[in-house]
Amino acid sequence: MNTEKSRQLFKEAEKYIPGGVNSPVRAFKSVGGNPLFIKRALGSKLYDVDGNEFIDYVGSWGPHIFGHNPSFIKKALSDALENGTSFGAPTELEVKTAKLITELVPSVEMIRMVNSGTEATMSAVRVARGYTGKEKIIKFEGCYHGHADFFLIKAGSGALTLGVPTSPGVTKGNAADTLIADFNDIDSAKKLIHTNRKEIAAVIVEAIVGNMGVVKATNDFIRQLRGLCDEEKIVLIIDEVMTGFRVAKGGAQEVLGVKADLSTFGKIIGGGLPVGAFGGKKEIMEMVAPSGPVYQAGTLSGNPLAMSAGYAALCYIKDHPDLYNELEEKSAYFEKGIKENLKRLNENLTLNRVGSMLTLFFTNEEVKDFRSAVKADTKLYGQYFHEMLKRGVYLPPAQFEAFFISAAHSKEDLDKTIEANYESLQEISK
Ligand code: KE4
Repeated sequence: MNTEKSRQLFKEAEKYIPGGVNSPVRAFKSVGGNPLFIKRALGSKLYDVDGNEFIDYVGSWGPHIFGHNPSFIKKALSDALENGTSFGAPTELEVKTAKLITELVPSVEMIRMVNSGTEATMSAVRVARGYTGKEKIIKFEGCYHGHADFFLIKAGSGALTLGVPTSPGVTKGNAADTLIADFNDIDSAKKLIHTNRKEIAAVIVEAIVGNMGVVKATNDFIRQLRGLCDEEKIVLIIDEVMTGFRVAKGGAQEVLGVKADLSTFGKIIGGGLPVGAFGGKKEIMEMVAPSGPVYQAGTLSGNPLAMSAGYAALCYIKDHPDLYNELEEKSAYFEKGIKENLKRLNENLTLNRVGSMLTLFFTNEEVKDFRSAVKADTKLYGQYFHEMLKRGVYLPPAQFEAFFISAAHSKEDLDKTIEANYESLQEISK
């Protein structure tokens, strides 16, 4: 496969951009080799600058549930463009978008738009602290909530992939207020809550984790966590930046039958443009300036251009309830094909899937928490990644991420990927 132009561009990029990328996980660091520079994308396909075509399972890390550049989002964007890009003043579209999200996600009574998942989660924590008057937060090892200082302690995703789950530059003060529990281990959360009684403002959790690879909370864990937060007057923040409108219309909360006090969103709600949001109980959200004293702001928050793509995406979801059955059918078909390969090859790898997000872990143990996830062989995953790339399949360049299947993935795409998976596993086991 010719990747000469990507190689040259990467060399150039490294002169001006740290690591040659604007987000670390794109750099292929953990899988080796140079990142591919993408020229365009449509539906389930990516096309790089050397003219190679790939079936894409990254989907820009989650936003493209309909596939790349769907016509209805393109049209919404071009219509919006006629009227301008950003006014720094309220628009009708923001009201309609906020109203629609409160209709789609039962636990969200009010919502504030921001420009990224990180802005959403860091703002949600600040509101929880302002609302409760308490300072500490609990997060779970291996969960990733963006790059705000107080989250970069034993974080997942790129931080885990690069082996810096606790980042330099995070102050001791910040770290002291972030307590770390073990995902799917309610006793570890209970212990922290009881030893820091009356000091914990919020628990923030990916109820269905994507950032240590896909790991779903057990019903018991999430139910008990909800109960503990109720008893101790702790704000439960469920981080749905990845799972929101991905695993179900109502996100992980719908799948697990739990209600958050605050939820955070990103990715899909932007339809491919930079949008994040945090929302939840009215009594908490009314603490947010200017209705309350907790300050939060953003020049481009809710801007008409990004909102037009996000609103089009959310309307599509509302008007096509069969979207999730379709995605479930495709994803279950894909999972079956991969598992048949593993059987034929007598390979005992672990595939975790929730809806259209899944991870193939290079370990033969069940992956149900951080400890079991990190047993995966990242070197082997790297070899697998490149074998799949050679066969025209673009996977996340990191073991601790999720593959995403979109509505645009055809049966032919899935069959081709299943075949490539068989050949790639055969190749790396030689
Ligand atoms: P952003 O600030 O990257 O928009 O969102 C941060 C974030 C928050 N919460 C969850 C559950 C997330 O998954 C993310 C971001 N996800 C990663 C992929 N695992 C983004 C990819 C990247 O860092 O480039």
